[in-house]
Amino acid sequence: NFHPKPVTLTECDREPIHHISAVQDFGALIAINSDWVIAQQSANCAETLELSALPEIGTRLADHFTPNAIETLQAAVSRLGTGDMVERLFGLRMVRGGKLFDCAVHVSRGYIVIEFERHADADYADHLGLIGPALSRLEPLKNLDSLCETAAKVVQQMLGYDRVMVYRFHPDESGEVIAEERRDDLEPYLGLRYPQADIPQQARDLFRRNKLRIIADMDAEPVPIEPAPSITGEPLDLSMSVLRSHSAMHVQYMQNMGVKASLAIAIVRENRLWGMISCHHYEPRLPAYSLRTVAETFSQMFSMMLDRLLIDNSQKLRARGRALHDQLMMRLAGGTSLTDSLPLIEETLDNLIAHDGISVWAAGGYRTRGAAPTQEQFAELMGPLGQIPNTGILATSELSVHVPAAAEFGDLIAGALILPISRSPRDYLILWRRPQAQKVTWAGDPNKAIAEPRERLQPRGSFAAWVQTVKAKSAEWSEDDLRIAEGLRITLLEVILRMTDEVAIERK
Ligand code: BLA
Repeated sequence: NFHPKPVTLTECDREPIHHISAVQDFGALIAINSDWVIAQQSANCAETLELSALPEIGTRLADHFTPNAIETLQAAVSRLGTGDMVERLFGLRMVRGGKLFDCAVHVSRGYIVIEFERHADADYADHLGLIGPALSRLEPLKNLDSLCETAAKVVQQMLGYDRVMVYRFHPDESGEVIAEERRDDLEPYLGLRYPQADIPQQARDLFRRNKLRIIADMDAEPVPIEPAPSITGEPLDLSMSVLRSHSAMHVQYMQNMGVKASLAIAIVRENRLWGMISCHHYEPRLPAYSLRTVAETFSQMFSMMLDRLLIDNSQKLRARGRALHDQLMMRLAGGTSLTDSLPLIEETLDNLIAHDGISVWAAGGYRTRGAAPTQEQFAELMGPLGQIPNTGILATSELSVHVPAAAEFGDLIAGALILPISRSPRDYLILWRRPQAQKVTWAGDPNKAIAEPRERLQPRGSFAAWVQTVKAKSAEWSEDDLRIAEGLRITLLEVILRMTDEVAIERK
């Protein structure tokens, strides 16, 4: 697998968003040490809990909270395992005679962090009832598009945002809106691509761990956490916080898009960000914590169904790969040489991996079908191609980036899937793809996000669709293409081994 990925750390990637020392104003935060003594708190604690004064730093939490609240919180803390765990408590009365709160409790570098927001008494139980029917709607779906479209619909109905998108990351970490449910009067974002820089690296890492991020009101003033930094000199690590205030950069970005409230849920597959469900609202919006929890659970189930579907698909593909293997073995058993078998190989591959041409270089002979370089042109590539590791395949939509000599026939061929099928001297099977004028519809000119040297990187101001035509590139090879190619390579290696064995036996 071969994806050239520019590794450029920008100022955006370095912003310490987990050390922001502020929360959003729809809740409050108290951090206590292991003795349950208050170490830090958000400035709105008294107001949120309806206390006459802010609890003093250094006092025991039990001096302010009811014994029952303390007991419930202690039980929650004891349930926390290691790793990024957060316990939730719904409808807890924290101070005597006070209102009910929904709480999130987690441990952050030795501190117990308690976050709380007002409990939505009335419809709390109804939220639970949403999950079963929502999952039933996903259950029968057998393809990726309908799964994602239905997920967008369900989340829109569940949370009521103006726009709900399923967004999928590409191998280059740009992303694309692949499903959308929106208010009728809004312009569609479906199909738009967003550059990698819109979600900096540390935000991706954090998003993968803390899967639901909400901004209830882009215009609200962040509430500071005091004292910041704490006695240790470090700001409180808010990585797993629910209320963490957002980077001003990101808020600016959302405001540029016209969005007043957002909610994003990460879709994680094999420990990597596969995509997200992104919700935009054009007014401030705060779904109850219980409802957010239901949406998060739904998304986790959606991720699992997606995973199952993708595994199913690749199993089907593997079965076809095996069929191809058997077919080839049978036909090649007659002893036809690899170069003479090219029509047969091409025929079997035809509906498995889309391609415009094919070449075989084996035992000093060169054969082609369809769009392929001439033997002289191919000879120029041999040196550089020899550097591909023996165990690997080179898949590229732009061969000339890896092998400059390929530019010579760039008008005819742009992409190549190269399978080394022996040790040295190397034999190869290559599938070729023609260049295509690829259209990528970016949400705004992505180059505007690239900073001048030393200038601070700014979020883009315009999201007007910007169509870029990428020349000299073929369609990208998919994961499935690579998987089949890998199977084919192993089959061919086997065939070649057997043939050399037979030759050796005949010679004896
Ligand atoms: C965070 N940017 C994010 C997140 C998303 C996006 C989903 C994380 C989730 C969240 O906190 O909401 C981007 N949201 C999108 C995109 C769509 C969407 C692409 O709905 C498409 C539909 N952003 C920039 C630039 C910078 C930047 C140039 O464009 C850097 C200066 C920063 N984005 C940025 C930061 C965060 C972020 C710092 C983390 C915000 C935080 O958690 O504090």
